[in-house]
Amino acid sequence: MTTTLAQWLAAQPVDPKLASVVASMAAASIDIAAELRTASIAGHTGLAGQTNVQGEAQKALDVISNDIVLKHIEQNPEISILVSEELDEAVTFDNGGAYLVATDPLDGSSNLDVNVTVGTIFSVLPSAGGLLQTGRAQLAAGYAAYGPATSLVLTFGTSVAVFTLNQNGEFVLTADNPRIPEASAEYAINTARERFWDEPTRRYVTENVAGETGSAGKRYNMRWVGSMVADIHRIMMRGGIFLYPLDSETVSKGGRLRLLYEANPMALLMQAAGGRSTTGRLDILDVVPTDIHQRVPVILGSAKEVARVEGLYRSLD
Ligand code: P6P
Repeated sequence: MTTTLAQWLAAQPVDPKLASVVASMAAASIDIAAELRTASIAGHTGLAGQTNVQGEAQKALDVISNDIVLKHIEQNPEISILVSEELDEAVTFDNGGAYLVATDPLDGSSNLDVNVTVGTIFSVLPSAGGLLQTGRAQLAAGYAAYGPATSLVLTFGTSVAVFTLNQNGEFVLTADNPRIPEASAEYAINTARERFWDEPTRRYVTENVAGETGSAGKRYNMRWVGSMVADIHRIMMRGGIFLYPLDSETVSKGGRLRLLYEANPMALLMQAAGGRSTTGRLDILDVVPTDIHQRVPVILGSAKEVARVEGLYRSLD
């Protein structure tokens, strides 16, 4: 017997108004998935000729996806604040809504031209807490992965549910409470950045490459898609660790990935599935934001691997 997203949301012990926020982001992801399926036919994967707050060239689909999210957010009176990677400033709605949504409408869009899995990431917080709350304040988090299937992965903080978009355009439950294995032998890092790495990162990767011949004592495999949602979903479904650590090139910006709408939601999802997250020195969920587009180092996934990295930071700092 299949469980639809609507049925699953109705059964969750949360405020129905909070559930409606998640439903709005799920509906937006269905519309975004439809856009992506035919983007190259419509010629949408080219540059939009604009740049976002980070000065990155916006692909047409970044803008289109953000517009789709904005449309669904505007239609939900429970949401009074939107923070988006594609918008310089937060958008507020005079509707008294209790919730804030922070989102990366289309993460990994540089992969669109080559048909690699990309995604939408979102975080839900109480709007009363303002724009700069730690990840511990999150009430819900999720991502959509636009791949061979369109997956939607959600948490209200204590467990994770995975949905798949069916032929009728409806999300149905396909994995209930997946657990990330504590141990893993698969790591994800962009090894082309080795010359920028700090010593803990370098030591961690060196031990993994040495495999069973070194101190790690087992053989490791490496995967790097270059699309956070794709790499995280693999870890969600079979374990592993994802690293985008602070390095000598990103240190001036505080890191590469954004705290409010990439690191925090993924950290909550990892924790809810039995995984862990860290900047190397601090649990990501404890980082106090100073800016809505703040960047942080991101290391997350299987608990024992994350602990190993933290141990290297403690011993080598
Ligand atoms: P690099 C995509 O641009 C992104 O923000 C994440 O989705 C991805 O994990 C990372 O950047 C890839 O970075 O340096 O390997 O291109």
